[in-house]
Parts: sequence; C-alpha cells; structure tokens
Amino acid sequence: MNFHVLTLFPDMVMQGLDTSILRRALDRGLIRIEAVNIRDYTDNKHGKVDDYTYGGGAGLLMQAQPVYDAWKSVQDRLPSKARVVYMTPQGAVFNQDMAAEFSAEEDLIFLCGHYEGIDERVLEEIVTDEVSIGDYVLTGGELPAMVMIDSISRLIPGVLHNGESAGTDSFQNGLLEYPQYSRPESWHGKNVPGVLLSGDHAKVGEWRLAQSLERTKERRPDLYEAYVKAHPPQERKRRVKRTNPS
Ligand code: 6GU
Repeated sequence: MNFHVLTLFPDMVMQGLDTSILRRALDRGLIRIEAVNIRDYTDNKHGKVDDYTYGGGAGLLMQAQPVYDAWKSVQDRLPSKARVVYMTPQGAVFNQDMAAEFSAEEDLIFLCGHYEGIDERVLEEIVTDEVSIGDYVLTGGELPAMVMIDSISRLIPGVLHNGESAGTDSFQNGLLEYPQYSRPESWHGKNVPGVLLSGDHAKVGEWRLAQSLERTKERRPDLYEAYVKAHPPQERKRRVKRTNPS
C-alpha cells in the first residue's frame, strides 16, 4: 500500500508515522508513505498558498491552484486513478469498516487542509471521499490522516505479527475487548480472575465473550444494539453451546 499525503507539514506526517510497528512495516516494504508539500506547488512567488474568503468572514482559505498541482504531481505517477481522501470535520465519521475498505486499495491520497479549509472548486474536482475522525475540531488534517494511515496499515497482511493479531480487537467483531491480565497473579491485592488460570479454553472463551458483551452494553449501548440485532439470541446461545459441549 502506498500512502500519499498532501500537506503543508510534511515533517509532522513522516515523523509521526516512523515509529514502532509502522516503522517495521516501512522497513519491510509492506507500506510506503510519501508526504508532498503543497507549498512546493504554488505559483505564487512568495510561496503563499492561502487567501481571504469571498463573501467575508474570519480566516484564510487554502487556494485551489497549489492543491490541484500537488495532487496532479502524485496522480500523474500512478498507474490508475487513486481515491483522494479529504480530511474534514464535515466528512463521514471514520470507523473500522472504512479502515478495512481502504486497506484494499493500492494507492491512497490524503488531502490535509489548514486554516478555514480549502477552496470548494478544487475539492469538487479531485476529492472522492470526505472523512472526519470524530465530533471535535482539530487545527488541521494531518493528525486525522495519520490516524487513518495507522488503522489501515495494521490491516495489511504481514504488518502485524502473530502476537499482535487484528482478529480479536475491539470492533473487529463489533464488541469492545474483554479485560486482560499478565503476571503476576496477584498485584496490589487484586487477583487475576480464576477462570483465566483454569486452562479450560472453552470456559475462557465464554467468559471473554460475556465480559465483552457486558462492557459493550455498559459503555457503548449503540454498538451493543447493533450487535444484538446482527446476532439474534438463539444464534448466540447455540454458538456458546458448540464451544462448550458439557
Ligand atoms: Cl478530519 N479535520 C479537522 N480539522 N478536525 C477534525 C477532523 C478532521 N476530524 C475530527 N475533527
């Protein structure tokens, strides 16, 4: 997967993603990340990329020309038309299903805005997807693009190792993850739940599912509702029985 990030802050993007699991994925050639400085593409002799908004109002807007030319410099090098993801609080809210969908692409172009946004005309011409990472306002699209790149990358085969499996994560099955424990068995007077020491894998699986359901119902009733709708009670009962034939 090749990520191309159109931004005014290329160092922020490159430095923020060059750590830990993503560093390893970059080193192994499983992903590539390129940050393209939009400022390098302005026709303005002073390097300006923004100007006042028509109709008035506070703040500066990123102009169409440098954004378009930065995008074109990337797209012209690609074998086919790539999706262009514009990071904006007005976009669809990012989730795990979207991460999975994007992870199937060969190339993805992220467009990061700053100031009050970007001239609508260039957005109309190049953007295929508008995505937000949640209902709060950030100063620019770089952190949201980095969030998306992180979550998409870990779904690419080989990026996670065995011990880092994506399969049992929160959201992978639509539920929050169950609590987990490591050594020692007792810490600050708190003991690891006995079932986890029993060696009974079926029982452990049952306990974890019950914990996931309880947590999700308590903390994310929206996710719980959706899970219950997708898994009618009869079906859930049968599944538990199959893994626990006693
Ligand atoms: Cl994608 N951009 C900005 N500027 N703020 C946000 C966001 C994106 N998602 C949530 N807040």
